Amino acid sequence: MAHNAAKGGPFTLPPLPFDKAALEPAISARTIDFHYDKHHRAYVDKLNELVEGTYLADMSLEDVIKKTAGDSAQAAIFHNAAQAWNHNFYWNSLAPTAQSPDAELLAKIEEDFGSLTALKDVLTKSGEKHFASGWSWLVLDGGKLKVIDTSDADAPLTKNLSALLAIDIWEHAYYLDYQNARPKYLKAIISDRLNWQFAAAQFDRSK
Ligand code: MN3
Repeated sequence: MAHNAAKGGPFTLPPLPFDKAALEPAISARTIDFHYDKHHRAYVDKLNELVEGTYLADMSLEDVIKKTAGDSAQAAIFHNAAQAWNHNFYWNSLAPTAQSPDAELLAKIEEDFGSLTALKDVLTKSGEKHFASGWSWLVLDGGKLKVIDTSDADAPLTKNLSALLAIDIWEHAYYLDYQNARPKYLKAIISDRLNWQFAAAQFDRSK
């Protein structure tokens, strides 16, 4: 993945893996403008400001998240680091064209959910029912695929889970395009804008 997987700070905003208009009509270029250039960039900038001169400054983004998770004195650093990581993962979880999981991931999806359609339904319901800001995730949990939702900035790597796909369900992810209609946003991206090749690569790394 094109983020600070191995090296330490200063942390950078990785380039988007697609053009800003590439996800239309599911997600507009205007939403990406704000979401990537304002929200995501702000998390990265704030993180650099907060860790400057501290022992966290030279760590990888993943290590900063693991070190600060659950520590209320470090909450601001955790939130900005986890949001930086989550957004890197979210952009990679989206694709301009409809994709399918490879045979190996599809077989695992069928084993754990029954079918790809059933998994998409579980993902949609997870995003619909989550109260307030957060994320929906497809994760690998001890050899089993699961759908989980997390609140605010919380991320699977604080729970020893491997993420395969992330869906941002903060209002800023969909409000310009769908206003309060979160289910319409979820349907639009879950039907044919998820990057199943990326998910398969994460599965391959994690299994
Ligand atoms: Mn967001």
